[in-house]
Amino acid sequence: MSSSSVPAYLGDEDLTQETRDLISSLPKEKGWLVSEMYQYQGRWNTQALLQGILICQKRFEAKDSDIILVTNPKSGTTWLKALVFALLNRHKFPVSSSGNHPLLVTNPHLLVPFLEGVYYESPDSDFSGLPSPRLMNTHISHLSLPESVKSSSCKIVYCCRNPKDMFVSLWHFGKKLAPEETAAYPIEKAVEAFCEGKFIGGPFWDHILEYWYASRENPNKVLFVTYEDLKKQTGTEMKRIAEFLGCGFIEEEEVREIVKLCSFESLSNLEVNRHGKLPNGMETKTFFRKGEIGGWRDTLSESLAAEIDRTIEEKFHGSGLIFSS
Ligand code: PAP
Repeated sequence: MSSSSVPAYLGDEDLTQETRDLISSLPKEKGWLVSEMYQYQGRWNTQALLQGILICQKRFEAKDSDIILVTNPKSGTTWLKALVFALLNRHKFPVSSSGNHPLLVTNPHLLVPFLEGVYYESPDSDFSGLPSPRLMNTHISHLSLPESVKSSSCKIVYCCRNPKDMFVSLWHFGKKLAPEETAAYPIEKAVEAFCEGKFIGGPFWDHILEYWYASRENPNKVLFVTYEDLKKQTGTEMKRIAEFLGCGFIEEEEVREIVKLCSFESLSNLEVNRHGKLPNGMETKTFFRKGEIGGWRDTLSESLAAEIDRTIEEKFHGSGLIFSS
């Protein structure tokens, strides 16, 4: 990885000997954005994220009261973090008293820690300093979740996005972070790799389907929401999330205020999200692009969209999961 703007967790530095040993036995591929991706427990990851996942699997001890937000990359992570943070903290930080809400001055990624990213950067992290209920996020697949997440009564909110929009969002994100690497990689090749599942975090269908089935088997443990439903009826979906998390009664006015505060228009225009940086050097504005449903249309040709559609049809057929676009 040559570009300095690429976050460390996509890189390959600072690997422990244990990770190096494991990696040497794993299938590897050259991937978009990264020189090498490794397949671990069915998913393709960068070396750094893989190390973060391994440490998380080993060290993370979930508490029954924990709340874990799970997404495929570019499927609504930032938005979900903002909504659930505002919801859980609505008494401590009333949105109506505006002016001093943490979301007005802090990017959502700093308010809700990214488990494998934090473990990669600081392997000794223990998350014990987080207020209860602890709110965290991860991109880890259901299969690879730390044992304690599965065995405890902690709650998982999973947000899924139409794969075409997810791919396009990721594509533009990569272009901003590493323009040279992306320019040397045609979008046709990226779509092909995405549809083969050999993409950072892929296969995307396994990730979505594992949580989809988990939510059906254990609806008290896993709540499945979609970016598209959040966009079309944010308040209704937020109330569904609140009920699932046992947040108690929420005034309609409060719901409206949280929805407004966390909207794309509101968050993306804040100084902290226009000119801020995360500690790993990433510019906060890279998490805000268009925030639309169906935005893939201005990036994907008809044939590339059809290629992803064929993959969706093949992989999700019979699951009962239908993507709106
Ligand atoms: P991450 O997984 O790397 O954290 P994530 O937040 O899931 O990224 O993805 C960013 C996408 O969410 C962007 O989509 P786009 O590229 O199609 O525009 C971004 O614009 C969108 N997004 C960020 N915040 C919001 C929001 N408040 N409302 C709606 N969409 C949002």
